[in-house]
Amino acid sequence: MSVLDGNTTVVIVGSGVAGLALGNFLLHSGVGCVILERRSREYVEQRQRAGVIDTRAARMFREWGLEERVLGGVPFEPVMNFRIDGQTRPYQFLGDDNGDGRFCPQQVLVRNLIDTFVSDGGDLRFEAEDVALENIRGERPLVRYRDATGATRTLTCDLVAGCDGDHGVSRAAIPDGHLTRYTREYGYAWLTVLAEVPANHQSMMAIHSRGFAGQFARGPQASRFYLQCPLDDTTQQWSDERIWDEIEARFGEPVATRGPISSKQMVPLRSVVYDPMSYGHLYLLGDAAHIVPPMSAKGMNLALHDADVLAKAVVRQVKDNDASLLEDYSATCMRHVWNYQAFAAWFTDLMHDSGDASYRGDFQHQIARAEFERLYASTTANRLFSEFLTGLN
Ligand code: RFL
Repeated sequence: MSVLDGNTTVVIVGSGVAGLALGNFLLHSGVGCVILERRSREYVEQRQRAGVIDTRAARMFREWGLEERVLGGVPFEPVMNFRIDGQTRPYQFLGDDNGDGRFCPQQVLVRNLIDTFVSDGGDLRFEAEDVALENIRGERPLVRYRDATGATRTLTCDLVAGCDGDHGVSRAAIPDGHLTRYTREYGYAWLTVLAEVPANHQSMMAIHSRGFAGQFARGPQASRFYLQCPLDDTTQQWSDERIWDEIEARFGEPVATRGPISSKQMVPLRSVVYDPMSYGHLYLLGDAAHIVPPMSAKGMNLALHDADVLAKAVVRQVKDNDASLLEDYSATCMRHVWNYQAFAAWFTDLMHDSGDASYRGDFQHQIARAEFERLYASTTANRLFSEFLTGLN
């Protein structure tokens, strides 16, 4: 049985940070929308990932009047703690304007965005399976899905926001040949580990000849650790004991406690951009359109930027019958995306090439070390780095 649920202005596929931010901005502006999410609410609210909301993204929530309700965590301290060959070298940013960033686990933001959307009367449908997009170039796109009871439902809309990540259905609905895919593989992976270990600092990053290691606070009692490793490593090769031994070797000091490890995952580092970020009445946002290596801590922030740009464009279309911002959506986002892809590639190379020279050779190693020292020696280099960290350029 197929149920026509009716019409709305925007169907949003996916309730990650992009979809939820967009949904809240539209709801707040009186624009109708429905969010369809494949997973359950519990699953989405528990999914652990990013931790840094940059200054630009924090101010965006303030502009939309949602800062108090959605931003959790603690203010981002303008210090990065590097451990270089076992020595601590704190790095202080010099930017004048970096005050609003937050150290906030992604799932805290997601939970707050869901609570805000639902308590304000938003229509968010979890466990929506087999979402299919039809007629995305036509006058009224149609979105079909199967609800939690197994019934097939359909929605018509003015436009579809594809916020369903890298493996979603939205980008896959675009015919071959329309999108250009730009990609870069870095040649190594991160073993990412979530453990019950309190962190002394918001972040600690080790540069070492054995490879990069990082520790990032995820709330008062948990940390996420990262270890650079070869692309063909598997989590089975990394026992808990081996992980702790390697973290201690790269940091050159013992960890506070070898707490229980709750998850292990391999993430190959890569950069990807799909251009353009739209097709007919379908607009792609966040990881559905671009991936940055997690070293940059910009994936979630780019997703939030896309949501801001698309929400403003839709509001302009609906309120003023002016499609100009929607027509510019992809070009506007692309400028920002490529600027941050450039930053992400630079910072990822810098942090890895400075350590284990076996991946990219001794010449790159020496260059990376020189660039790293420049960050300390040059206030100009420091200010540019700060601008990127805050997301304000
Ligand atoms: P999300 O968050 O993946 O949400 C997509 C949503 O779509 C749903 N979905 C579907 N729904 C309906 N139908 C379908 N067919 C669907 N297919 C998928 C999914 O269930 C999900 O709910 O994408 P979005 O919103 O674009 O947000 C992107 C960010 O989540 C991502 O870029 C960041 O997590 C990247 N990232 C980091 N970003 C930062 O800004 N700072 C960080 O510190 C940071 N650390 C990280 C990260 C990503 C990591 N992983 C997972 C590689 C650390 C790690 C380990």
